[in-house]
Amino acid sequence: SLGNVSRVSFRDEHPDLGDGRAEILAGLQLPQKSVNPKWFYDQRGSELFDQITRLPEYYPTRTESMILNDNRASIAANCGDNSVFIEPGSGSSEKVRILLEAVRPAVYVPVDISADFLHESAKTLGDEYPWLDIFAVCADFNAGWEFLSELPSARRVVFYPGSTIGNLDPSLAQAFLRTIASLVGKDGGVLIGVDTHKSTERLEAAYNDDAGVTAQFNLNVLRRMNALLDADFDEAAFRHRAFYNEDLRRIEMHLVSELNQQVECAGTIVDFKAGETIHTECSYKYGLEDFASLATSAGLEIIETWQDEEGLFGVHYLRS
Ligand code: AVJ
Repeated sequence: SLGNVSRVSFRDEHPDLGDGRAEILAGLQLPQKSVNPKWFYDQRGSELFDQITRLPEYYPTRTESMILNDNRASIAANCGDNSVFIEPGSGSSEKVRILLEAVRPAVYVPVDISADFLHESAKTLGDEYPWLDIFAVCADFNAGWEFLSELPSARRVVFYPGSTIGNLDPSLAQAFLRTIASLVGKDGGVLIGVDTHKSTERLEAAYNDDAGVTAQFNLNVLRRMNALLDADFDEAAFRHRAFYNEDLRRIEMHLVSELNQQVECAGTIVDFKAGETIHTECSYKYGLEDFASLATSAGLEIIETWQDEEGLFGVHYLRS
């Protein structure tokens, strides 16, 4: 019978990340060399990130999951049922499972740039939740949201867990929230997970784990650049460095050149002085007031915030 087969549909917008060559090379030619953290996530990078989420020092993932789990009912009360529940960058759709039974959306819309992975994840989710309609969209949500016109016209809630917004500089984070706000409209909402500003010691431990997984994750971007740029970065000639920039309230990750060296990238020579770095990631942290003013600047208001007892992490429900 078809009765317990969930309706899973799939739409491919054929997102074009570009081949990265020009973009990455331009970043390596800036006074402060830098590379966008989106390049971390090839197969190996995604596996390493997955390991990071289970490290004892890396509290965000397990803390957020606990917050979602402990507050399912009141989160659901805010989101309302029968919504179009949209998750940009859904990956394996792991966290939404915590909420689905409570939130009972009319349709769940996972959006991800990795087509095969999205397809598999959506099918698996559909098997686990036969009552759920799933409309999986392969798209770069930074490039546009045209696919929304295909969706049923119900209240929209955007689910953005994981403190992914922390990767964006505040002005870009503001612009992103503004886009989301206009997308969900006046009666929609945003459920977003944000890592909290806290002691430097605690934060730095989370990005300098004893097992060295975060170091491997960071160094993996050199392999990625070797593949994308026909470059000859030597992993042994760089080391991982992560520190909390207290003034800017962000973790900065860098790759530090161990020596004076020249690296050929896409036919161009890039010079490194010993100690010079490639800035690979920012991870902004927000106090409650910090995030409230970011939300306000994007035309949104915090309706409710859920936190763990230690206040390590926050989940916020926002509305226009
Ligand atoms: C996926 C961006 C939320 O900033 O904590 C983890 C990425 N980098 N360890 C974060 C990350 C190093 C992570 N985000």
